[in-house]
Amino acid sequence: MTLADGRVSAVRGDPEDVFSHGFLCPKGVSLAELHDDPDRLRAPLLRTSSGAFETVSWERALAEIHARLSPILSERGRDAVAVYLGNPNAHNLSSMIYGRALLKTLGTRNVYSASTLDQYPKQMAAACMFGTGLSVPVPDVDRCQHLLMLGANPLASNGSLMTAPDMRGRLKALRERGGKLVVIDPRRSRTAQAADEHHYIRPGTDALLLFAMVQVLFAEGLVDMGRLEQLCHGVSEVRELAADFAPQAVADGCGIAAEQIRRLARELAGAPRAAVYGRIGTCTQEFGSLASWLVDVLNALTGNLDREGGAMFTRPAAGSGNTRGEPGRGRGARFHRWGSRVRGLGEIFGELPAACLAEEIDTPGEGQVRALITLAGNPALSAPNAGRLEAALDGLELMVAVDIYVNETTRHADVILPVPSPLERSHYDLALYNFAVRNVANYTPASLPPPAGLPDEWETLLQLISIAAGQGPQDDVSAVDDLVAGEAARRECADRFSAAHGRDPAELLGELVDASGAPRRGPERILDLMLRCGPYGEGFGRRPDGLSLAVLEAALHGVDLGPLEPRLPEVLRTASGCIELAPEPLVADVERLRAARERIAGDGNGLVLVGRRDLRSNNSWMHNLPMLARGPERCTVHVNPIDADRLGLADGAPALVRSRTGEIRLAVELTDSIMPGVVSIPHGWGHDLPGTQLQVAAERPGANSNRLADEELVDAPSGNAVLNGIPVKLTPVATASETLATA
Ligand SMILES: Nc1nc2c(c(=O)[nH]1)N[C@H]1C(S)=C(S)[C@@H](COP(=O)(O)OP(=O)(O)OC[C@H]3O[C@@H](n4cnc5c(=O)[nH]c(N)nc54)[C@H](O)[C@@H]3O)O[C@H]1N2
Ligand SMILES: Nc1nc2c(c(=O)[nH]1)N[C@H]1C(S)=C(S)[C@@H](COP(=O)(O)OP(=O)(O)OC[C@H]3O[C@@H](n4cnc5c(=O)[nH]c(N)nc54)[C@H](O)[C@@H]3O)O[C@H]1N2
Ligand SMILES: [Mo]
Repeated sequence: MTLADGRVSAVRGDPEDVFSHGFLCPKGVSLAELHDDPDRLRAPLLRTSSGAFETVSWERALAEIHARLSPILSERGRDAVAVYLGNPNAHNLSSMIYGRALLKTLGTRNVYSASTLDQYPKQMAAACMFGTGLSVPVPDVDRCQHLLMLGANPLASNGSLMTAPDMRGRLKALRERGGKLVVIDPRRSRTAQAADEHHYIRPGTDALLLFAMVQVLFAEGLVDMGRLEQLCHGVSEVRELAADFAPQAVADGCGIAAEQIRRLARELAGAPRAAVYGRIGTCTQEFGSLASWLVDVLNALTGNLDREGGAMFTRPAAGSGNTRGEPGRGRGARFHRWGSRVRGLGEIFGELPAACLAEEIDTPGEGQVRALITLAGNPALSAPNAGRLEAALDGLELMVAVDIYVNETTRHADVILPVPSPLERSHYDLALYNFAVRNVANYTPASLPPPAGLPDEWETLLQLISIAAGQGPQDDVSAVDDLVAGEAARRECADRFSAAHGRDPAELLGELVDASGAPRRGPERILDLMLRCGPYGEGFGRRPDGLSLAVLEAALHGVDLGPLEPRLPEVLRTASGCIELAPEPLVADVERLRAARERIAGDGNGLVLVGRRDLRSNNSWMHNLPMLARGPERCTVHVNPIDADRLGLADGAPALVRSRTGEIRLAVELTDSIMPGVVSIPHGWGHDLPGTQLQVAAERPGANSNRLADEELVDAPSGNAVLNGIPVKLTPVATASETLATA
């Protein structure tokens, strides 16, 4: 950051950074614009009786929340209050550390997040196979020689559950060292264009393709598990399950020829170091959990799991369930401990599927959600059947948003509590380091001083914790913070595998001081505790050269902890101490796939919708920054010319796209980079709603694709929303209005 007169005048990459080596994403560059955005909120807003927002003091805003939330909690029960956590929480030290404490204090089962619109199928499969939801193998992209990628477009997204700056450079290096990149995607994405080979796949059929590849490995004697063999349970069960899914039995469904499927399997097995990687396209679909599971089944059967250049487990410096407790064994994962009230969808990682949120609000009865707290979330644009959800939000008795904008979601709120900009707060990437392609740790202090009159996000979360606990707002949140930190220290001291085991929690906390000897507070205190007790930590004196926050503070460019290293069996936290290759919750879902096979193969005539991402967009919320908003219109519907001809659609002309749940209007973009029978619309658009305050975004609002996504379609095991492969109909707008006129 270049600072001039207290302002950030330039943002550029740090060439000496141990991980990025100076690479910076356009969205990083735009942080200065985000900081200066006149629409970004700097004071709390309260809805007045006239329905308009009024700027109020923090005392007033918090008192209002206390006065209105407390009776709902005490009279209607804890479950009457729902929470929705959005994606930016995963990139936010404050919420990573205090979010959980808020949920615990609220004690509600109605916890929703963007994770059931995203990666829970992957985390569920990982938890079943390896014992924790964070034990997701990541491709060792810098050393692999063959990368089979499904439903991911890292050249736009920069990679997800595969954390690394400059994915373009890394994939280029893979090919330059003679490696091969194969992409499976219903679109010829930017990544597909940069690959050695690309296959279109019918949306939602990855599990069929992957099962067929498994079948080929067994049928052709290509299974070669090496040292994994004695660590895996269920290999023969997998073989039996796959027998039904030979290439010729799935080819019609996937739209990939049987001979090609055999070749894909042979090349994967034949490569010296290979990894299979699946992301959004394989998760947010009808068979997301099965597809995610089969990705790692393939990695295991080819001996590539946990080996250099294969799919490996990161060893993050803090915050992972697979670096705590007894190495090699644990409680395993438990799911569906409770169900959602209306549809009975199962609990997952302590949450309920976001696809249920609208019905839990709009369906009357015992346990109905009457209040909602959104933390950095925009479900009105992100969750399926946005039309129903928006209507539901209007029916709430109380809605509180912790957010930086008045947008499509927060315009429904009664109180909006803003937070400082990213430049005004410190950061350590507790979440995404879990999936990094190298072991690294980097702490960034705030670039700018705290803004006057705007509490840090963790302080606001502590206020909400205090209100949820019935204590009301605090003049000073220190005492609440001490409670949260004390709890973290107690947990550490009680863990018999922790470096702090047996120590006195109060004494431990006393040692958490900064370089000047002053006691740490807030997220820094708890992060320091986590780092010291983590796998590289100094262990409160046990390993004097180990990590602590002070070490990271002194390392301006980050600390490189080395390339990924094999971690089996120590990484496992399954009850058996083995890899569960055929876990029951996933095996139980195979029947659903088998039953769907005929239907999928016969579905050829209709159109299905998939999404896409753009380098200059970030889900629903960076569209108000002029630097990113420039350039060609991003929110268009991609249509293959073959389909356009059949439907009478012209390039650039408006079309009406309809599904069971709604309809939107947007411009057609003809392209042969999409599979015939498939259309694509990016999510996160539709910024033309009344009451929002997003001046730049409103100039080119686009349309909300999640009006089309059907909340009734979920991946059964995880409850994850199906956001790809949605049946839709397209008509030219002129025809549609004529039809309306004659009707
Ligand atoms: N059709 C379709 N739908 C999708 C997807 C798809 O591919 N297709 N992708 C899904 C995925 S992967 C995701 S992750 C979700 C995202 O879904 P959400 O998390 O619901 O949406 P975001 O667009 O990330 O919204 C972020 C919100 O946080 C606010 N915000 C930004 N920074 C901060 C901050 O520092 N603090 C606070 N308190 N607020 C902040 C923004 O103003 C915005 O309101 O969308 C999902 N929806
Ligand atoms: N620039 C930018 N970067 C981002 C984001 C952003 O909004 N913008 N969002 C961030 C977030 S929250 C996430 S979760 C990650 C996501 O990171 P990625 O998973 O890389 O996300 P996408 O770019 O949406 O790529 C998904 C691909 O799946 C394809 N697809 C759709 N359906 C299917 C299917 O059934 N099978 C197969 N095989 N493919 C299918 C789509 O055509 C698309 O190319 O990106 C992160 N990075
Ligand atoms: Mo995401």
